[in-house]
Amino acid sequence: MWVSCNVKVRDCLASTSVTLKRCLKLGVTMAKSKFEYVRDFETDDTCLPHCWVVVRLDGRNFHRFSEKHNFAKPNDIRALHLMTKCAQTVMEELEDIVIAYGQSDEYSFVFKRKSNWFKRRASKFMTHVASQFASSYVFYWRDYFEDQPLLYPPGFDGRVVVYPNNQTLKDYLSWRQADCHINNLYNTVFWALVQQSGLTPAQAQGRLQGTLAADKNEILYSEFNINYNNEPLLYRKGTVLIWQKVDEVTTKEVKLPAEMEGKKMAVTRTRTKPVPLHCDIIGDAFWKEHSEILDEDS
Ligand code: DGT
Ligand code: MG
Ligand code: MG
Repeated sequence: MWVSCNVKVRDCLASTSVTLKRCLKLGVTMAKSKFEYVRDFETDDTCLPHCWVVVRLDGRNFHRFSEKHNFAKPNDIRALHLMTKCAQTVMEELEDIVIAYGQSDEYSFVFKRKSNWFKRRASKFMTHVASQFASSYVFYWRDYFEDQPLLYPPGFDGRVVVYPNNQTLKDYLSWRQADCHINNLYNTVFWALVQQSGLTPAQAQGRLQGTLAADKNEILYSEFNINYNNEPLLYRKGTVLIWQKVDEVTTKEVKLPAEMEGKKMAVTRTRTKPVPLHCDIIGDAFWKEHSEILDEDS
């Protein structure tokens, strides 16, 4: 009896859910293995309901990675565009991401407050984002670094933080954009001193010690004729990805009428895509213009 029942159970498990339901109707009891108890060791990592869930990724030891792969200093446009391509892929492949923000070797992804993707399990959010991003980085590498082979597999760490309301979420994103500004201003002066004035990195560091933003702007302007405000927005503000309607033009072969057969025609389709913007997200203007992002029911 025990043997035949077990065989049925095994057959049920191996079959489709329809057969499984039939087996259950027939009254076959599902035996639990004695090992099942180890499930209880799994901890609950459900993100608090109705909060914004943010996953932030950061390149692992990109100081070394950027050196080994000859990234331009302080900003490598290929590397920044590749990061954004990976982030767009994450938004398209995964569910419920409403906005993403990236700079340097990091990207933050914000999931809808009401998202119930994978029952809001933090580990699922984080691992799916990190693995999709990392595989995309390798997959699309050649499209951005044509002459630079990928020398070793890059990695990204991830963390999940939940923010309880719109203000804390906006402050989080402001913090990342302020970080972008502070680092970029520093790096722009630092590399100008090294590359154009011939200072050693240690000398440049010493020169900048204790300087304020105004001092750095002044050095850039007076010594290098660089107006920091004219530096590319991509470098100064980072990249925001939001969903926007985009017209896509494709060519299609025309079937009918007969006299037009074989001819190609341009067809315009409207699609919603993650579109990159390089704008300020610290002030209110961005959030007013894109009020749907924080709208709880959107
Ligand atoms: P981690 O994150 O603790 O594993 O260590 P790192 O080395 O990734 O440190 P992190 O994330 O604080 O700093 C990012 C590094 O990546 C930094 O050393 C500069 C480098 N990096 C990022 N983007 C660029 C770029 O466009 N050009 C160059 N030259 N370096 C970049
Ligand atoms: Mg890093
Ligand atoms: Mg970083």
